[in-house]
Amino acid sequence: MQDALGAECILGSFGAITALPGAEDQHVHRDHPFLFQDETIDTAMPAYAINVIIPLVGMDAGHGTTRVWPGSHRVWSEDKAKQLPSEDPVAPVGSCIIIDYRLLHAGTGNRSHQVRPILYVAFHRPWFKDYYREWFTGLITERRFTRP
Ligand SMILES: O=C(O)CCC(=O)C(=O)O
Repeated sequence: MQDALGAECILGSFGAITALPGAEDQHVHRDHPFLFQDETIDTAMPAYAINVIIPLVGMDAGHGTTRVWPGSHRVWSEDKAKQLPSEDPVAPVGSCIIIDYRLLHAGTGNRSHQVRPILYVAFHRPWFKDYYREWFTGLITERRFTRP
């Protein structure tokens, strides 16, 4: 991780995501909007954050996996990036999938009768603060604690 993000990289966030049996394909997304909103800079710069996806059951065509579009972190237009060939990695327990925050990806549907939990662990360069994820997880927390 230090080779990719520098010796001062930090553990920025972690959490769990569960795809229930019957869950459909997730929307295709990047983990964060492009940082500088400048095509030249955002597609040329080295990684500023990396997500490590850790399967707690095997990720495959049955349970579903994290579909990735290799190279899409260097393509500004999401429509164009989606035209790149995608890959559905088979990731057994004990392995992990490592993706640049800019990479297009999407959890695929869970066609099995088992839940598919994954852990994610995000590492950052020390100057990056993931306000986007804080906003997102804040919404979940808020909803959980304000419901009657
Ligand atoms: O469920 C998955 O396989 C991936 C989920 C994910 O990457 C996300 O929610 O950002």
